[in-house]
Amino acid sequence: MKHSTLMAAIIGLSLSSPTFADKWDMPTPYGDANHPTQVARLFAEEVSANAGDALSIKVHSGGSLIKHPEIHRAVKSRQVQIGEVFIGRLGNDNPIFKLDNIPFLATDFDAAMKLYKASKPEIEKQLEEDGLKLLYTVPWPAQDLYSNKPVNSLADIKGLKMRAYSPTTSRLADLMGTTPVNVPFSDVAQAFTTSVIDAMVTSPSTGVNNQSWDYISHFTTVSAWIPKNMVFVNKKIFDKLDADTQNIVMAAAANAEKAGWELGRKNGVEHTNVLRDKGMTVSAPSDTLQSELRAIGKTMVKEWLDESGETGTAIIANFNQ
Ligand code: PCA
Repeated sequence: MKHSTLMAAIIGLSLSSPTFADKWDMPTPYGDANHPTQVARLFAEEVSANAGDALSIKVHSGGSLIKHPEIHRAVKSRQVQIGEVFIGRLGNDNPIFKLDNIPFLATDFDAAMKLYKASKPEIEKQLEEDGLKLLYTVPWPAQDLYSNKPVNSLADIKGLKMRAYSPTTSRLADLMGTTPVNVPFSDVAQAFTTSVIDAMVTSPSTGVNNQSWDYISHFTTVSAWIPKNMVFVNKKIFDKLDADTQNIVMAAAANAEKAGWELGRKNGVEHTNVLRDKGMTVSAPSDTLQSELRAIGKTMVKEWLDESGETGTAIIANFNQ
């Protein structure tokens, strides 16, 4: 092919095929069976459908592109444009991220939304300091207790190895008289079957997605807190989009947040029923256990207020209004 013909062919090709001005890679920590990743896919589809040639987003689920502990840094450093993390994991970066895992503060969805609204400006501020912009959050169902024996009081789990997934849950395990062991979601089943852990506090969804009935017998609905995942974008990258595309991203984020909060609520009920149907012993906490756990919650709120100072005091006052 003559040089001029080749050039014409290349130019023709580039004119006829859609050219995306921007392609974003979006790593998510949890796999496709988890509702936060399902919401991420809806979000990406909505943006890609509405932004035409201006922007498309590709979701990489389950840590397939970037592992969970690296996602925050990867978006900060613009290795990827956008990403999702479990908020509580960042607890050591700033106390505002610890608040997301404090037990017995906001234990139902209405209270969790109130706490989210009270804490959102500070979450946004901390993300902004890292050059990030918050797009949306997705809550998990309330966190319940998985164990291999009935737990009527903390004495029943004293000395057990308890899964932790954030600095705050490590502290909780300490205060419960158990030993915290860090285990990522993807290793939960193996950690139980190899006795690396004996108990965990997480949502019924996570039990369902790990088929917990194969290796755990008891599920106590302590409803301790409602943690969230958050999705953020690198701010410089977002700012480079034209105004219309920015609006499309923000509208899709608002829809994702709405869908995510609805799913968290719905899955809490449905997945508890699945655990029961699969043969796990599902029970409400005894009065003793409840009051022991509530006392730990009080201690942890106090510790958090000491750590977070005036900012934290203002958030809790706003939440209690
Ligand atoms: N599941 C995730 C986070 C909170 C939840 O319910 C997990 O256990 O890793």
